[in-house]
Amino acid sequence: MIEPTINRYSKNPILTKEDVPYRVATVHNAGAVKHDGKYILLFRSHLYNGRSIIGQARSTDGFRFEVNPEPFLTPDRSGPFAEYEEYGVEDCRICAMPGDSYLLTYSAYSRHGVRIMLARTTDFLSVEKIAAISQADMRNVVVFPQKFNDQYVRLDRPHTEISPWSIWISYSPDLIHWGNSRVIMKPQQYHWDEMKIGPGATPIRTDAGWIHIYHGVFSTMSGGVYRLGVALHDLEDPSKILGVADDWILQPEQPWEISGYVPNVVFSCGAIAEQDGTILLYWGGADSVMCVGTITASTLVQLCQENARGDLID
Ligand code: BMA
Repeated sequence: MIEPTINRYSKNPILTKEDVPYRVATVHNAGAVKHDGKYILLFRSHLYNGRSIIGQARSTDGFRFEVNPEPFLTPDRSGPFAEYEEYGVEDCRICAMPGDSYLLTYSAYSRHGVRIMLARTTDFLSVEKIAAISQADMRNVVVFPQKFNDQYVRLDRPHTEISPWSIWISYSPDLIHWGNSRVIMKPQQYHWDEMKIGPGATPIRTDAGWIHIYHGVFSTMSGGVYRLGVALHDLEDPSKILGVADDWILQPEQPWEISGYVPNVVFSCGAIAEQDGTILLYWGGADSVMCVGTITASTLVQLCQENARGDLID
């Protein structure tokens, strides 16, 4: 039996609101990438009005981060996107697309619901907002860092009871227009992720397939519990799921994961694969702080292959 646990960093949490040089109530749910030898987090913060913005932190070792003096991405106040970002921007994922610099996908909230925005940066100094790439209601978009048959591919999660709360796949020739959407993974009944699931970290390529670390929610008498799990997608056809680990890989256990802005939450928007096969997984604890831990890519693959659950879609 493989031990399916993330090795938590002993000095978690790695970022709290005290580390942020501007006034915020939380630091959580960061997208992560390595750029020019530096580890970069684009994290979400609640302001004291309850709405969210996105800040940036940098590190030379992936564990000790320093936060930039100013926020990185905030709601537009004018222009075509302002109306759709009015209530805040959340949960940014980073995709290092070869030749396309870094694609950022984040949730924008407004009186019209939640939808996904696409932005781009080359240097993490400036950022260009490109387009709204979904209608309402849609959250949690991760783009695969490679094209398939000349198409961009993403995992997404309609924010609705209809499907319900399942992971879908969509395709695009130009990153703006998406279609051919279909559901590929559903919550499993009486499982740790039975209430809803959604894409988490940008998928990581291995020889055995794409590793996708996702989140799942279980409903309890005292609210939902957010945990993380892992799925393995086919290298050539990511709509094909080779296996989903039956057990969660991380659950709220430490005090700052159990209690905070929203209790009992571990939620990931980013992971970084090192050359030696180690994965640095970043997650928000209780929607309040940032944490990091490690696991090897081969362990995650093995969990999907050797301890896989049954039906993915019933
Ligand atoms: C989800 C999102 C996440 C958050 C989680 C737990 O719906 O809002 O950003 O971490 O709930 O509150």
